[in-house]
Amino acid sequence: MKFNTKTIHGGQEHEVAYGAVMPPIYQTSTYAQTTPGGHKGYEYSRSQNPTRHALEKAFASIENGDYGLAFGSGLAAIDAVMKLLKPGDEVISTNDLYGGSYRLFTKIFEGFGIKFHFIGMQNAANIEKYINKNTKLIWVETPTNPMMTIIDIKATSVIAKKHNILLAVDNTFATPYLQQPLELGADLVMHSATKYLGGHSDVVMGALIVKDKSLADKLYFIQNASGAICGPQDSFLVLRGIKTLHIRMQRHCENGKAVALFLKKHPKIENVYWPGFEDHPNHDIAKSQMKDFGGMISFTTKGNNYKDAIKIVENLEIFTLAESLGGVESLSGHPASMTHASIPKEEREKTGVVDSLIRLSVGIEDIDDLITDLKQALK
Ligand code: P1T
Repeated sequence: MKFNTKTIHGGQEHEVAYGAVMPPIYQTSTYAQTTPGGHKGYEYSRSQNPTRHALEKAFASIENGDYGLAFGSGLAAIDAVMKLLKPGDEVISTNDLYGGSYRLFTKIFEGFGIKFHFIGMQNAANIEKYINKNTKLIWVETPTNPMMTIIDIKATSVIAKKHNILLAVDNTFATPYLQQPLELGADLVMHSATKYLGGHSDVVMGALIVKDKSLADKLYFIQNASGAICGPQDSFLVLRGIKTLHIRMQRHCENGKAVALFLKKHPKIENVYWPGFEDHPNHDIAKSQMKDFGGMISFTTKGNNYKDAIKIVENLEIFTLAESLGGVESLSGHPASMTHASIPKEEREKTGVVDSLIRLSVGIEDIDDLITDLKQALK
């Protein structure tokens, strides 16, 4: 099955009782047993639920994995990955990443004795400098949030395999439509399914996808033992969202490109961060590992003035000022005071998250309306 067919049919079967084409929302916490242990495969909805199960199979299918797991949020999914580790273990992570991931790593898991190295990974060889016998996990976001840096997944996986370290890729920004990390050698893919997979800004959810059975078993144990699952209604909504992922992503990419080109020519703009530009420092890697360049763009204004950035996001009308990304509607955000506020100023500024940085999640509206909105807000 090819990708576009998988988004609609991957891992799915018609429901047995009445032939319902969509899996029903099994809004139940528990399942009748005829005798202790005499059940039909489902005992209790923390452990498993048929609607969630249908979604988990779809996650596995679209990422070319064998096992999918759904969680109550993207951070709950990352939390489950970190629980594979023990005190004394070390993690190497991209230095530009979602502020909430950074907060989880530094404010929760450092307290449990796990050490994190936040480093630039644009040159994969840099990673080896930080590897020692305690290194257990490499955590990669690509494209990174919000600087749109691209990390070479294949080159990173060669290093990870050489040292027997788990490689996890947060594929939230790219989605499997653009990039399939398991095919490039990663062991684990993570998503904030809140974003493009759900696609309609109506659900908070996380996903993990792996190929290896023993890794899947460990993660399933954590999912059940810690209990950060998502409910059946949300599972249904994300399953529905995935069915249009390929056509939504196509339009996100088209609109993203048009917005990036508009911003690049605008006299009030200093830098535009979008991996589709030939002069983006990692453009060649983006071109080789991604199908297209996505709908996420960050930019700074000339003079790097905090007040200018705030005025622009306040002036935008079609781009709603809001946390999050990846929905059908265009959003704007000010990372320094919103999504990345939990990263200390001196840390975030090292990677370019300065006070005038604005992040856009370009939606699938008419492109003329989006450009008109940007023009008036910049004026
Ligand atoms: O919000 P949640 O579903 O828990 O997902 C966390 C997360 C993980 N990874 C990446 C790359 C993300 O962007 C996010 C969430 N990000 C936002 C809410 C945001 O506006 O950037």
